[in-house]
Amino acid sequence: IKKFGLSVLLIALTIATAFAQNPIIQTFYTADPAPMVHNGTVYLYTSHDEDVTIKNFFTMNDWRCYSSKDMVNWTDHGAILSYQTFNWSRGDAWAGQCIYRDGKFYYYLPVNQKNGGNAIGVAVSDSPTGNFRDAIGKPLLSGFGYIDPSVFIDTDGQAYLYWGNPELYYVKLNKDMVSYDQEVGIVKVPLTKDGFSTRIKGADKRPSSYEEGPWLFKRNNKYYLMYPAGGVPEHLSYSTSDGPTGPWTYGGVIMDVIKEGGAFTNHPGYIDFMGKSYLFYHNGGLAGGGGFKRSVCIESFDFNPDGSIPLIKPTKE
Ligand code: FUB
Repeated sequence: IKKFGLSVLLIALTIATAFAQNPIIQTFYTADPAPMVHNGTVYLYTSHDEDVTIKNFFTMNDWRCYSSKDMVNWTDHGAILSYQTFNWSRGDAWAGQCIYRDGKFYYYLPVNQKNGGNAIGVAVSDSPTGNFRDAIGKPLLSGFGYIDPSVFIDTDGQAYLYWGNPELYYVKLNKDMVSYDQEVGIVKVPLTKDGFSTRIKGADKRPSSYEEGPWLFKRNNKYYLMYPAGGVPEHLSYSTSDGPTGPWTYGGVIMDVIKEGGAFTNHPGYIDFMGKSYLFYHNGGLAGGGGFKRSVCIESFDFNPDGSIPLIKPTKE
């Protein structure tokens, strides 16, 4: 019995260790992590790079969900919705984010429309793992570069949706979470050189190098906007503000370009969970991985005493 107990313990430890390694998901190529803490559980929403790269570009049809109560062991909830959830979409299931409000989960997702062009849809569900359905039967927003929505609800209850590549936009969402304040409308954020990363590769003439993938959060009354920057390949940077809509002040690089694995994009997500801060990102680190076969990774980190974010090194642990 002693021997049996020891083997069980060894197997359990092996599984726990294996699941805590980066990339944390070893069974699918996953990208664009969007973590959400709800009722003591971390829900990790990801996009999904198809295992076969068909057109040497992003081949992405559905979104997956994983959950964990300890950041070590993860439960796979499978593909919880696809671009076909939006009957007006023809594909390109890129980076989204899910949030809870008043008993429902709202999942903001970028896709391409059947009649062409980028759009952001919103799906709604009673449970964090589905069933998600199209909340309004049409795009919430549509326009060139309308990708990578990031949703945030402030302590006063006002919700914001940021998105965009290469421009950055936001709207103030109404309380129903499926419409937005038409008086404020769609606001284009000035991507100034003082406000955003200026590390630019190549001949890009923009004043700053914000690229895409914004992630907005609040900590100790300071608002943080994380984002990939710098063109190809991307690094992760952040900016801060005293309010949710700026003006933004450049904060620094969070994660340098990841050389190993060949992923030229990166994409930040952030949570505080059980007293620790976590950066979620992706790389090309899984066997056979690369720019179109990416994998979600996690690093825990400590904010500096002044609230700034340190440079975080990608690890395999
Ligand atoms: O996954 C497709 C696109 O690549 C995302 O929308 C971007 O953020 C980048 O990660």
